[in-house]
Amino acid sequence: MKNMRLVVTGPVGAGKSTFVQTASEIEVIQIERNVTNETSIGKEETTVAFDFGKVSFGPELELHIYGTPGQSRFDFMWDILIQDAQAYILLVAAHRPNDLPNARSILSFMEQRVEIPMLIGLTHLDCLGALSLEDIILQLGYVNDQNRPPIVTVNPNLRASVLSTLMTSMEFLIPGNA
Ligand SMILES: Nc1nc2c(ncn2[C@@H]2O[C@H](COP(=O)(O)OP(=O)(O)OP(=O)(O)O)[C@@H](O)[C@H]2O)c(=O)[nH]1
Ligand SMILES: [Mg+2]
Repeated sequence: MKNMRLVVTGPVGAGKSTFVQTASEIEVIQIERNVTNETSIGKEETTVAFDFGKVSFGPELELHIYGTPGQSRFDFMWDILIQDAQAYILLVAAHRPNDLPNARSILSFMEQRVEIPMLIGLTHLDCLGALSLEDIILQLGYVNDQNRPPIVTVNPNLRASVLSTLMTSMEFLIPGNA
């Protein structure tokens, strides 16, 4: 049995903990605290350390999925979690364009530390005010096709959508394991 580590990162409220929870076949370990006023986005808890879950892909491969905190004051956890990762997914909420600079900061933090495949997952496309995929790609700074990472849409509340994203990750990121 081979184990691989996938990190799910992105700004506060992008859906990282929900993604890990929905994906996991084991009871997820979640380390969360009540949100403080300055980070409140209408939910009660925020990740302060990590989420951990597992998904098996056949008898050969077990994917260990770690969700990071979204707040940059916990960036020491980003550093720890990304170190042994084989790939990461950056979740970005399509209905909160003000968070896009945070998403870019997280991306550059990761790019400074690791050179591993990554995928962007757009969440909250079903929400009022969601920008289009094209708008978000441009606002993330990808002005031409050449340097764009793969981008998928995902609803972290739906298992089929999360599993489809994981399959895409495997195909795009880890050829031979799909
Ligand atoms: N409608 C809708 N709701 C979503 C979607 N993705 C996530 N959510 C909801 O948005 C909230 C996101 O919460 P979390 O999963 O805790 O977000 P997080 O990224 O872990 O946030 P932090 O730990 O605070 O950084 C939850 O209530 C989810 O149910 C989506 O695509 N559509
Ligand atoms: Mg979380």
